[in-house]
Amino acid sequence: MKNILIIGSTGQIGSELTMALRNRYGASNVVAGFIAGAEPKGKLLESGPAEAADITDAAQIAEIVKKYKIDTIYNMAALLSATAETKPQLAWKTGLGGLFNVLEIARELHCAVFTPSSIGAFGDNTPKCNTPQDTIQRPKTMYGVTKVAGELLSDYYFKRFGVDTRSVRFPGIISHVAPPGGGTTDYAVEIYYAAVKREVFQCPLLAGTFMDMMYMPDALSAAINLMEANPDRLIHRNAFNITAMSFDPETLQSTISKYIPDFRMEYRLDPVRQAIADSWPNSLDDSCASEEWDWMPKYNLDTTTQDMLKELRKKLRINA
Ligand code: AKB
Repeated sequence: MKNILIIGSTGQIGSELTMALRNRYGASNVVAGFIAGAEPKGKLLESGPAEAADITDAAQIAEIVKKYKIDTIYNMAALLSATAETKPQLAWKTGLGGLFNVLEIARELHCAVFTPSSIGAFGDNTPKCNTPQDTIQRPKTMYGVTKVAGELLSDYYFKRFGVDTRSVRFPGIISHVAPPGGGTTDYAVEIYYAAVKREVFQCPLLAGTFMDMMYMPDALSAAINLMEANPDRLIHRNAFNITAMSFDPETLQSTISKYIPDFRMEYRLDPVRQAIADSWPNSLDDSCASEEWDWMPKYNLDTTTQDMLKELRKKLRINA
């Protein structure tokens, strides 16, 4: 990887991934692609090149790829699961139409492509616990449909045209820099903001709703390490199960309470998010990622919690 374009560089993962890639490959070699209304600001804008890169505009993306001699595209543009249910047409246009544009450009201009998939690529007839790498994938959400179709399309471009496509199935990502928006797992970020602000957290999911999660530093390593992995070792490509922890709202609340003993949570159910969460796995088997490219997360729930509380207090200027 020498010259990289990130499409969706101002999103929850994109914003931190852009900075991590700039640190690793040189700031001037990493272009932050953005859409109107989500322009980069601060360090993201100042530290390297930025270009308007609307994934639904193939000509615009191709122009950037030629201008910067891009060899690797991180395609981070997507509507998250709950939003995708309110705007299914836009979710398809961005998730699948956009991916098709990226893959065609990658085929013609010889780029490698990373496109995240998700635990949302599974459905309610998938084995729920220790979900295998290769298993039933019949999601009933538009987000899930775009993720499964995206996995298949990416594998097709690899097998048919030799495009170097790779992907992971991200679980819920916990981070303190850019907030997520419109996801089913967002509660696992929002709860930390409530905790440091000493607010009672209104939890949209029921106790006992287990899902896989991961702290952002591990998510960034996963995306970068997979793209750097020796292709001869990869049996799978699109997409690898990865996880770092699995918990439900009660477990998360009691972990935060170890550090903020009077922290309180109440349940205020969001039926849309609950139905989506109920159709997703409780926990994934990520052994193929470990075997094929040495995937190994560093953070568990306790170390994530300690770091999130510390970083959010700094960010929000709140004393412990
Ligand atoms: C969402 O909740 O939609 C995402 C995901 C798990 O893909 N965070």
